[in-house]
Amino acid sequence: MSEADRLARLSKLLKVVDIVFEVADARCPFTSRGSQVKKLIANKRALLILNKADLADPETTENWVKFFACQGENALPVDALRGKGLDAVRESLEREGRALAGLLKGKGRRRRPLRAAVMGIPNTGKSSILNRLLGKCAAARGNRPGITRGPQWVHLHGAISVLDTPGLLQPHLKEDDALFKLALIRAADPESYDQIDLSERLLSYLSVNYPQALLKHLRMAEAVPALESVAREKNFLSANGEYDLQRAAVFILSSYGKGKLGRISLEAPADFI
Ligand SMILES: Nc1nc2c(ncn2[C@@H]2O[C@H](COP(=O)(O)OP(=O)(O)OP(=O)(O)O)[C@@H](O)[C@H]2O)c(=O)[nH]1
Ligand SMILES: [Mg+2]
Repeated sequence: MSEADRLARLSKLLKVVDIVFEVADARCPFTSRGSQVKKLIANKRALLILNKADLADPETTENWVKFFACQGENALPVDALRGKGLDAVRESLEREGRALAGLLKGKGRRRRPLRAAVMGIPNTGKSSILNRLLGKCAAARGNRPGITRGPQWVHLHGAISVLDTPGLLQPHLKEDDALFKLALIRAADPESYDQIDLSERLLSYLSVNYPQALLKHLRMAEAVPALESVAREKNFLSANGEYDLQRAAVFILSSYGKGKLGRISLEAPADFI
């Protein structure tokens, strides 16, 4: 199915949806709100979920919640791995369900389940949120983009159905800084980027914004090591006896992805004002 057909199919499905949960990554809530998703949900009731809040700097996430509130948007920080923050999502689903029931009753129409949808760019945790809400693994998930291949209805209980959707990433992304962040959060396939370049950019970002991260969490001897120092400290050697920078790069990137460098946000509201 072509990209255009996929979007047309989603757009058609969205017509019957009452509310959309737009899932962004709490580490970069601005950059991880895709323009395709925005366009598709422009006329829908929507609520913003800042998922993976466990990996983001809590103070920055708080600032993001205030930033979105100033723009009239309700943003809910969530940690779908541990189920934190999902009560607020459940409450809003139930509130929407009651509002729908009242509306249908007022029009003399038969009651029907509330239809919600989770949408967002790839790998933000849409399926994980659904599974958590459901209390079981109904939707496939995994730590790379493109796990959910097509839209899939999941019935939470009699009164609520939720549509899981594949991650949508606008093609031809050009902005270098955005690509750097999207590769780090694995919304864009990190394999298609130069891992050494990516990890060096991360190290340089850390040196400015979180200078203690490597000392504290990886027990590195230097606060701002070059990739070669990482390889030396970890004893990553290639076959010819040189330091294995590729392995050091993958190590730094995967440590970041797993939260092993601490809770690190990639952008703050002040960057966009
Ligand atoms: N640390 C952390 N990891 C999470 C959280 N939510 C999901 N993950 C992990 O993120 C990865 C992606 O989760 P999915 O639920 O498959 O994401 P998705 O948005 O459905 O991805 P696509 O269907 O590929 O677009 C998995 O490895 C999850 O375990 C979270 O709140 N915190
Ligand atoms: Mg999915």
